[in-house]
Amino acid sequence: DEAMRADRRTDPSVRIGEPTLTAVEQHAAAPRSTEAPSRAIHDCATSRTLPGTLVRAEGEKPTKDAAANEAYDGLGDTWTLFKEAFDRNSLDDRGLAMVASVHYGTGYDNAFWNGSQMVFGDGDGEIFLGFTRSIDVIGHELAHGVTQYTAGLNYEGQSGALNESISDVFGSLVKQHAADQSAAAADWLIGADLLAPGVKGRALRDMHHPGTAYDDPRLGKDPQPAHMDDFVETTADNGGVHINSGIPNRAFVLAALELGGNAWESVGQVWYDVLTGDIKADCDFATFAALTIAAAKAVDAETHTAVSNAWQGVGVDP
Ligand code: ASN
Ligand code: ZN
Repeated sequence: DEAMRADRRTDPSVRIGEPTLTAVEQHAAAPRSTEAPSRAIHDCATSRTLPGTLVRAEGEKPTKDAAANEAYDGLGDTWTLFKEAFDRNSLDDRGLAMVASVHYGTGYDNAFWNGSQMVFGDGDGEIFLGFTRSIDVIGHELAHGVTQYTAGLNYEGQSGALNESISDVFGSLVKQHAADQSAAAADWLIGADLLAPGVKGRALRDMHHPGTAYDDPRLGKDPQPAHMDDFVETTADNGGVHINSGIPNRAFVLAALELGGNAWESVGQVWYDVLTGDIKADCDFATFAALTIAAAKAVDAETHTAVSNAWQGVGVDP
């Protein structure tokens, strides 16, 4: 309108002809805090156009929409885990704004990180409920952003399964940290709250007992292996990235349970140091095992033994 144009002409920081920023760009360009997250939740209202309408910006009160509030809280809990446990300021460690869209598509049975924001479907209501219901799923999607800004693990084969496993690990740690839960008290389930009533299963994945999360005629049986002997060779799912992630998932849990206490303080710190350290994008299971064992050795003998035993327990030879 006329007032806006006048403002742009008189504001010396705005050059004539420069395009106005979109809501997401304005948000990303906003001052970056080191003390608090910067969240923006959008509503796609069942469209597949991103990001949709901004419904809750940082510091604003809850809306009437449970999905928007779950996303806002889950993004906050994820930011808090990375800040408090690992002194990391958001996904890029530079206070990157955390952007999410809810109600993506109609009956959309998934959630994903698209390279710059989180996207959550409502589920079809028959098999899956809304994907914001599980805090570990929110943490999982955001952890894809952390991996993107750090190790950059290629999303195929073993490096892809490590990428997926790291998202499950930090997703579960978000839940444990928010609940102040020890490794022994944790359920190590991913997506326990989003299976619809009547589905024969407990969750999308079980990190402690991969392959046992569900067995339902509509979903089939959980395909995750728990040991290298059962590693799945497939071209589907980028070489089974959501399947073979069961193996490193179980290694993490075994080490966390052997060490006891809060997993984010023990083996979580080891995994974080490896993720943000000298790791290559094509890292395979054996190399990742060797890196975590070396990082564990630098902590103390007990951690070293626990991490070594854990990889042995899933049949990965460093
Ligand atoms: N929910 C899945 C994930 O984050 C979506 C995907 O396959 N990219 O791994
Ligand atoms: Zn994932």
